[in-house]
Amino acid sequence: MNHHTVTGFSSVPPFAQGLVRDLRVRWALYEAGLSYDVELIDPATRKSHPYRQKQPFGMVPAFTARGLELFESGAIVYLLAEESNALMPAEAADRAKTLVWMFAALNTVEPSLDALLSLDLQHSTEEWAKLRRPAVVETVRDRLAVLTAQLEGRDFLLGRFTAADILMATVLRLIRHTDLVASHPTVDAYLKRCELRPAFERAVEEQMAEYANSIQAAA
Ligand SMILES: N[C@@H](CCC(=O)N[C@@H](CS)C(=O)NCC(=O)O)C(=O)O
Repeated sequence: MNHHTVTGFSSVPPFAQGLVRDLRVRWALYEAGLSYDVELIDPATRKSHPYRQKQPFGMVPAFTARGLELFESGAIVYLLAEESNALMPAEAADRAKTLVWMFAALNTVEPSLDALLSLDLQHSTEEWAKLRRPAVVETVRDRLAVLTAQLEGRDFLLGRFTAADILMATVLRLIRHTDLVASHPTVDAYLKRCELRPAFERAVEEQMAEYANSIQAAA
């Protein structure tokens, strides 16, 4: 029995596999050298009363740490980072910068990338989506240009790897169906650097294996 339990979905559509946000928590736990249990819920039951006790919005991830029930992937990753030098430096100014870039990933970069994912993979045949897309792509390009500047001369957002990179890399993966990251070579190299980390590889392989298992179990 581990001290940490991460809740994920037992199955998701192919376009979402490898993007579901419990990946952020699993990756952070592996970077911090912590083991955990996984609780898989059927997406059809996510809005049920019992699950909403854990995650009021009926989403994943939910997270249990030493009896504490938590939700919101960014908050969970930050709480883990507070206790692990592998995820956040000790010096106060660097801790503040880590928090700033975590919010930048979730609050400034994620909205337009998530919107593009939804337009392209869930609404592509709808007229309103076609009209909306160019403005969203323009915002995405702006965000990628700012990331290019921040990453100039740095391997990671703060120089060394931090929890902010877990959030930023998982956000960038949301538009893996486009060539927008590939057309920004500095950001592209950064994302590849993040995805080559053993903790990321382990987390994503584990998540994908669970989806594959659930398909086999249903067959
Ligand atoms: N802000 C939340 C968002 C969580 C979220 O969007 N989870 C998705 C899976 S990646 C979900 O559960 N979607 C199901 C739904 O929207 O009902 C977080 O970062 O934890």
